[in-house]
Amino acid sequence: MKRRNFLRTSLVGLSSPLILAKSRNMKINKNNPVVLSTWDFGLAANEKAIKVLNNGGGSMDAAEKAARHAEADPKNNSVGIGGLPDEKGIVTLDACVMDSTGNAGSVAFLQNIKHPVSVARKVMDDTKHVMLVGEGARQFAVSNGFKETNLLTDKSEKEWKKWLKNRREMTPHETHDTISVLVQDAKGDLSGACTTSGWAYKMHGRVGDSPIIGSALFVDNEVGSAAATGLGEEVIKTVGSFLVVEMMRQGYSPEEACKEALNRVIKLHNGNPDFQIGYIAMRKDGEVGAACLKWSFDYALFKNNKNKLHKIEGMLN
Ligand code: SD4
Repeated sequence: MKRRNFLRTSLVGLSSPLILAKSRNMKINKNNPVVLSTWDFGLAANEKAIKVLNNGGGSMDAAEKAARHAEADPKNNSVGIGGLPDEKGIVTLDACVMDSTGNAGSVAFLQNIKHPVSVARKVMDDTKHVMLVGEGARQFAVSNGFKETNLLTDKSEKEWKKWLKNRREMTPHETHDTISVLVQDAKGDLSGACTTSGWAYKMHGRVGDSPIIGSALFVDNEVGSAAATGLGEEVIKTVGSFLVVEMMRQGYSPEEACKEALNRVIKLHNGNPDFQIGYIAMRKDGEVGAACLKWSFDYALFKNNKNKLHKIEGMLN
């Protein structure tokens, strides 16, 4: 190993204990709940989380409630009922949750169940597993009292039939409405949830980043939490949300950490990715940040008792 590389490696090694000390000494934001979620419908979802928090609820209950709100909205064509189907006209859903104890649950390729986020919660709370998929996930949901529902609304069916005429490839940013929610409750504990119908007209069987712990969602109650929206394949390949949290552990601000995770994607695509990824991040001290690759990205933030929509521009604009 060249001396310069050796020094660089050793310095990284040396700095780790300092970095750890830094994250351990981080001030914990208490008695000032924070809710951060993706896209403009995050505002209404945040309100649901706030209600739970105002009633003394914890961050996991609040994040689940917020995600359920988006899932139940038939006008939202990327989450839950009303989500655009895959190429066969079948709505398949992905979701996950992660709580302040580091526990996690997830479902993927789930069909006919309106609230995948709650099935993911059930997997976390009541099984020894983290992830259930497809038919097994559906059976688990039904046996736990979830009702089966046709998730393909007339509107989504019409759009799918229109798409069938020329089968133009869509990308997730064209129907970008995955909801990822990060919550810090009054005790300072962090949890998150993510739920989606994924990439419109995807291959039957495709699973995106949204149910993958570490990709679309990661929570480390000592450091912070992060979540993603956008082209899931690229989020998975860079283990995005885990990376954002690890960058915060190393002292990056939430916004810098989101940008660093996106820099990896930009590099892999020779500086010119033609798709969207957006990250949101929350640090243990209540600081939040976000970044996106291109165009623009909205996130909804409840902090200091105000719930507001924020718009940011893409790093590559
Ligand atoms: C996916 N990440 O399935 C999701 C799509 C998404 O906004 O986030 N759309 O790849």
